[in-house]
Amino acid sequence: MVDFTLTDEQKEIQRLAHEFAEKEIRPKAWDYDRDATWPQDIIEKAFEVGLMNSHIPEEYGGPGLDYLTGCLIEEELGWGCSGIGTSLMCNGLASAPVLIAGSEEIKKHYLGMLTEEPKLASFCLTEPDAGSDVSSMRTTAVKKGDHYVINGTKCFITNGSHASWYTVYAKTDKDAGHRGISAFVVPRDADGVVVDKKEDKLGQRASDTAMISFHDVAVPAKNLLGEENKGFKLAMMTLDRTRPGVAAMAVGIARAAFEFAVEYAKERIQFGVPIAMHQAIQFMIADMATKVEAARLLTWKAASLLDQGKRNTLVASHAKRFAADSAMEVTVDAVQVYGGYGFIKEYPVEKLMRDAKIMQLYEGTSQIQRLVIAREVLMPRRIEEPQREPAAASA
Ligand code: COS
Repeated sequence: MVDFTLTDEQKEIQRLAHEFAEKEIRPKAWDYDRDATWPQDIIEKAFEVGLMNSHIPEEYGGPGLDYLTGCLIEEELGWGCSGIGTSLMCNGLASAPVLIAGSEEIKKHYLGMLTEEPKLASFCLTEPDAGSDVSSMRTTAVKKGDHYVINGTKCFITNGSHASWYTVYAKTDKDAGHRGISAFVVPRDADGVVVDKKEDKLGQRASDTAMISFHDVAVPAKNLLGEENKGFKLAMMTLDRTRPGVAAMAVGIARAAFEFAVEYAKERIQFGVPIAMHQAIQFMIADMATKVEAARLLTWKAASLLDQGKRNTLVASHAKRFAADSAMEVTVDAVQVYGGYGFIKEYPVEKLMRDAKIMQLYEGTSQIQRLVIAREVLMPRRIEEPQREPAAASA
């Protein structure tokens, strides 16, 4: 039986996240977007009420919520403001590889940092010349005694300027392609870590996106996550876990745009009636509603598979692709429903349209999601494979 009913606990967390988005995020969202204000005050409040680090298990100080519940939170925060929501949720991306492959010592130390105080961590995979093509990365990690020495530059790093530690992917075998990549936890205060540049963005302007470079950064060998040269799979497994959350954030943006469009369509009078009475507008509203609903269902399925311990690669890409593209389409349509006013910053929907664009880009573009989907569909054997976890590093 397929049951879409949420548990009482899930409903309560959803209500808490919605209330937070309505009272703490929405009143500041448009100002923070305009001024590209870092939402430190909101991060501290979200931490206090328990809306951050939802995925970190209780033994490391987190609430240990399941993936579906995490998605409920992400949808509400995305509804409030996806720029601020991304700042609040990014610890999930940085800490997933630690949870999958870190030693007990590393988990306790680095996950504990995030749950004890409102601290942040970032995921450093992308490079200026290695975006979709992860295995072409140039950052290197060379083993010297009981340390690795890391050199390279990572770009588009969410929360990069404010992170206390980074999950960094680097080549440990330059000639081995994707089989020569390893992942490390790098503390921000390690010598040689430099925040180079904060990006000025089209959308999600309240979130921080930075370029980080590593100059002869020595990290202890115990900071290696999992086995040497198994970092590529670790990155892919991480993205399988986090893409449902990105999809949920996209659903939140789409839902916000849909709600604004419905409200405006009922108020705006043209040809003597509210524009909601015109079939041209009704069809747009109907399509928006369907896209929000369908994107949410895919998102919940992708998260539920994870909660059941099943491989979710295919559905995570379905969800991320469809929700991101839907958010883009729905926000463009919301601007259209507002007509000329939609193009004016005084009205709420142009921000949502700008914010939606990144959903089609980060954590794998919509084209990369299609590539993953095509491979999973055309090579069905892979769908049946159990989720493969790299062996955890010893403490
Ligand atoms: N889980 C576990 N293992 C996986 C996997 C997954 N979801 N996806 C791929 N792998 C494994 C493959 O099985 C293969 O294993 P072998 O070494 O045993 O052969 C290996 O990883 C390489 O896979 P593949 O051949 O598919 O790698 P490609 O170089 O073709 O890259 C894509 C695949 C394009 C899908 C990958 O590079 C990708 O996701 N790119 C986008 C990156 C991204 O999202 N960046 C955003 C950064 S975060 S903002």
